[in-house]
Amino acid sequence: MDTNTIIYIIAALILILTAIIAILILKKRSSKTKQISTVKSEPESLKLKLAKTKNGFLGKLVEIVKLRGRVDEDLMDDLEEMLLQADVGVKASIDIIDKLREEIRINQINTTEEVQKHLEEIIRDLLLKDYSADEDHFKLADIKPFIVLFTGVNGVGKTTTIGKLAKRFVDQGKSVLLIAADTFRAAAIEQLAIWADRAGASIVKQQQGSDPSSVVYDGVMSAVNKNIDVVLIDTAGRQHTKVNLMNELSKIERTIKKIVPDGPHETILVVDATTGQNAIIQAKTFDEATNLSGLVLSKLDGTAKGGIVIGIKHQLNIPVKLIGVGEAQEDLRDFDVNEFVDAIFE
Ligand SMILES: Nc1nc2c(ncn2[C@@H]2O[C@H](COP(=O)(O)OP(=O)(O)OP(=O)(O)O)[C@@H](O)[C@H]2O)c(=O)[nH]1
Ligand SMILES: [Mg+2]
Repeated sequence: MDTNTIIYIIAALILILTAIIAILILKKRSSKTKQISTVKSEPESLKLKLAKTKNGFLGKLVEIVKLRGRVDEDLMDDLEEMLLQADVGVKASIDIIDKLREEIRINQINTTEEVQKHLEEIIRDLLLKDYSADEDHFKLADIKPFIVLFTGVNGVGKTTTIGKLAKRFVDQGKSVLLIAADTFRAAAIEQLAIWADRAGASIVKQQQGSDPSSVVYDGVMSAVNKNIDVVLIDTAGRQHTKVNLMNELSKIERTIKKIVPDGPHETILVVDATTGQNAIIQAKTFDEATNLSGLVLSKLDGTAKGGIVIGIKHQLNIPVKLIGVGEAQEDLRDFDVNEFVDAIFE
């Protein structure tokens, strides 16, 4: 081998080595960026999540006040229309505007800014009436297993809510068991299994088509035997008008009671905020069949009609305990009146 060949070989080796080092550095960098991009972003503020509803209230309010500029009956009509469009409901809207008229008269209000302030306070008071953050929030009692039954019409967000809640309780160090009692819809069991896996919860399931009460029996038995903290039961979506399906719910309740006589400890109806006033009819019918302890109002992020919260409070005696503000695991919030009113008016 002459000197030239040796030099060539050394140069080639140096080149190869440099290339390898460069590749390694690039790889390390790209894995770093990957790591950063998968880090969960801070949960968005409620204000951002409720931006559409805020536009329906504050946005419209500002528009109306600008347009009218005077405190008169036309202003009252526009405000009532605004409430109706935000799905507050006819009865609640009329009551709110009547109250506003009265306050304008008593306090001799003559600026639109003051009208705006009073309207906000009337809505806040209505929502705060008989409201107890302690009782109206979704809280686990000192009971083991704490059993929660989820009901609702098709596609409202029952399974998603269960997935989100499972994560919340697992994060609190609780053992959580999900029961796949939606044995009707194809892929429902698999969907719940994915949520269980994501949250680190366990699941009890049978094959599609089995009797929902039989899965519930197995699940609750297993929870008792394994000393599980929280049991979340997913049921099939059902139209509130179908009597046999509503009876099936009562059967599920009776099955739970056979094993845990004071269960279920919460019976939650999930309603879709985008369905408007029909949500109130659903709540009334489900309440007759199962005696609801609370509501979850889902999909509040996707609608300008968040005023349904006000309609529900005005017409029903069932607290909204949780709100769904997105499809992700962290998109479930406790419903807090002041936070909600601030988010849509400030
Ligand atoms: N934007 C938004 N989407 C939601 C929310 N909750 C649920 N969804 C979506 O709504 C769709 C239906 O959700 P599911 O959880 O499957 O509803 P379900 O009530 O279990 O449906 P069935 O079992 O078929 O009756 C899914 O695409 C969810 O991602 C929410 O709070 N916000
Ligand atoms: Mg489901």
